[in-house]
Amino acid sequence: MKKNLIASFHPASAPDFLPLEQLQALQLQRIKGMVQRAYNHVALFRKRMDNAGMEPTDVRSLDDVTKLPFTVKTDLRDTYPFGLFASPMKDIVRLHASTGTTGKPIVVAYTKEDIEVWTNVMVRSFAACGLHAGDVIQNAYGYGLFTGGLGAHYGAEALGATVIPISGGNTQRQLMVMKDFGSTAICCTPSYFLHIIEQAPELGVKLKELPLRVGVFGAEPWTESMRRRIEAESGLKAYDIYGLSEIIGPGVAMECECQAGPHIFEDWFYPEIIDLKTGKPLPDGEEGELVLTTLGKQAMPMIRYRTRDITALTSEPCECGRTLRRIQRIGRRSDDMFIIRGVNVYPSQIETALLKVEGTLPHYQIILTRDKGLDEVEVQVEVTKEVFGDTVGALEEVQRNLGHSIETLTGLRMKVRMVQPQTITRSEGKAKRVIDQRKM
Ligand code: DLL
Repeated sequence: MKKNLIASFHPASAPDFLPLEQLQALQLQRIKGMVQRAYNHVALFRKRMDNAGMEPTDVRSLDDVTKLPFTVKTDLRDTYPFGLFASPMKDIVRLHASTGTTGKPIVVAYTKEDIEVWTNVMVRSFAACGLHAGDVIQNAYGYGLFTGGLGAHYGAEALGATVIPISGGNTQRQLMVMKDFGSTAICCTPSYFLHIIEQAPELGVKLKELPLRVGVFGAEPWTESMRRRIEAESGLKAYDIYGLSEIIGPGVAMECECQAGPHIFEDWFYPEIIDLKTGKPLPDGEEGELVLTTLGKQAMPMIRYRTRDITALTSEPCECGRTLRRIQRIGRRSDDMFIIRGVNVYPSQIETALLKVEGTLPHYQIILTRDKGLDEVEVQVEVTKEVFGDTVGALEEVQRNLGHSIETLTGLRMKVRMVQPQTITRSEGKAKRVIDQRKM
């Protein structure tokens, strides 16, 4: 391990450094137990496996995992609210839910042991980015049914840090607390932190002069360019944390101090990458949909859950010495893609294009409309006060550069509308980047 990274070691992080054979033996042992548990206690899994002509004992090696049937988001909706629980209600100590864009939320459950696993991966997440006892962690993920708040809270407490359970929103208070309590770390969505950055000068707070040194950002896609902006403007180091309710919440994967993509906590979550169309497994390095199997979840085991998140796995060694594989930053989901004139576009491509252009602010929205059967897209982006107040020529130049940058990245000419700072609605949680008015 690199000398300057030893600080990020915590006793709970020992499994991060397991030799591959040991890790795989542990995974196999756990996966067998998980499949048996799911088969015994969850009707849907039993039916799926029966239909596939499989029994739990057919899983003899990790390669056999690819023979198991997938689980998808609609399975959680169809069995709403408690149909996938493998534990009796008396053993379930917590419920969380995630509200999708449509209809009923999906509900997830935890036993006491599940909370311990979750806490363990969150401790390891914080330790990986150099946090330790003595740090003051301002937890601005939403507390409540969303997994972000309580997930980070339990982990931060178990790490031995001081937690400020401020939850999301009330930016003025966030800044006051950050300054007066001496927060050394903040947890929130990257888009909400941008809002904090933006409000700081108005409230007379100089972020770079505060003890704040680490940001634990996730719950939504963000780009490398966004990371650079955040770091340059706030002086902290921004780390990417990944997770989803169906699997546990935050803490499925987390970046170490090398900032080279989140390491998956493979001793608790078994990852695969599959081809989006054929569902066939892809080798490390190839991009596809991330599929996860829980290795210890008692209340709600998940077998080969299709996350819809698009990424690639890498087994290239990381300088930190962790043997856990990493995922490439998740910039897109298979379901946030939109098709314009036959071309597939992801919001993250637009974000990258915008942030390349001087004079823009990292606040944008993509509006989809339909005119006489043709799909149209308009990108609205805030520009700095200076650009906005400058001559028409200057504004036109930024607009041209924006259009060009988008065309280079997507191959499409898009309508770009520059708006004044503070025009686009800010979110306290996940940002809404695409407004689809085609179905309205
Ligand atoms: O967002 C859990 C979480 C809380 C993760 C706090 C990180 C920090 P859900 O609300 O169920 O759970 O949403 C899960 O959010 O499938 C991804 O599409 C997206 N997502 C989460 N983390 C990242 C990330 C939480 N670091 C869905 N980068 C996932 C990109 C992310 N997308």
